Amino acid sequence: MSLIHKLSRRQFLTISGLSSMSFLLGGCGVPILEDIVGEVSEPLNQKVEALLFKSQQPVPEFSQSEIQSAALIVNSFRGTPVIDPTKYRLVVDGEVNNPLSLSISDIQALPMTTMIIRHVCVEGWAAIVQWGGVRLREIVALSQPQKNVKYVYFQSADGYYSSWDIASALHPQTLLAYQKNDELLPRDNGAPLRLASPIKLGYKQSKWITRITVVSSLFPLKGYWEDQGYEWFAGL
Ligand SMILES: Nc1nc2c(c(=O)[nH]1)N[C@H]1C(S)=C(S)[C@@H](COP(=O)(O)O)O[C@H]1N2
Ligand SMILES: [Mo]
Repeated sequence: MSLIHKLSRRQFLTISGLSSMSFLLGGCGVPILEDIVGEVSEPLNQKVEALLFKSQQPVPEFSQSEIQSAALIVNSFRGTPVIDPTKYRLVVDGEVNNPLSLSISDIQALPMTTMIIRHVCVEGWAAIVQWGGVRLREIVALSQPQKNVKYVYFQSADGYYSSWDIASALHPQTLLAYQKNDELLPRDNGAPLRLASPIKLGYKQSKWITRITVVSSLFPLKGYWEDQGYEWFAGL
């Protein structure tokens, strides 16, 4: 049902950067949901809380036989950046009570979700792809967002950046993916970590994500393509 219930105590403890671990453990040693959103932390905005803990409308998925394994065209504005996986960290910061710095193994210790969805690029192509990864909402919840957060920024190792509305970011089918079509995510497709979601156009699906910043208002810069006139919401 919710993020914390699905984490074993051991998995949970492997996540580095959780400064207030004792707050996150229930009386019996099992982390309980209330501990992450309850009295011990700043009260969450009711809207954010509702988004996090009520499932939003799921988009119907495709079947295994419909996967178009050759159809996903690599589309990168500046080529593929070199990332050392041993040094890689995903930073989660902004208006959060518990900023995070997660290694690849920290991220892979979280519950994995797979989905088969259509990727749609505005340049006129689409591909049905299976993605595997962690729900973005789980990572955002671990960071304990403060009240009034409304947007999420994504920074990438190639200099790409984008911003999303919080509701879309917390949608249960918005993943930080590290697998594509049942294999480790290829470098050209955004390894070690990229966005994948059936509710946004391709240019919102940032690859090579290094930093996630949760904020209450948008900065003047909204995204690499968005700042050149592409629609900001870009919903599907
Ligand atoms: N960091 C980064 N992310 C990016 C891009 C990019 O150039 N850099 N291109 C976007 C666009 S326009 C699309 S369609 C998809 C393409 O994903 P793919 O290369 O895995 O097919 O990545 C998106 N994410
Ligand atoms: Mo695209």
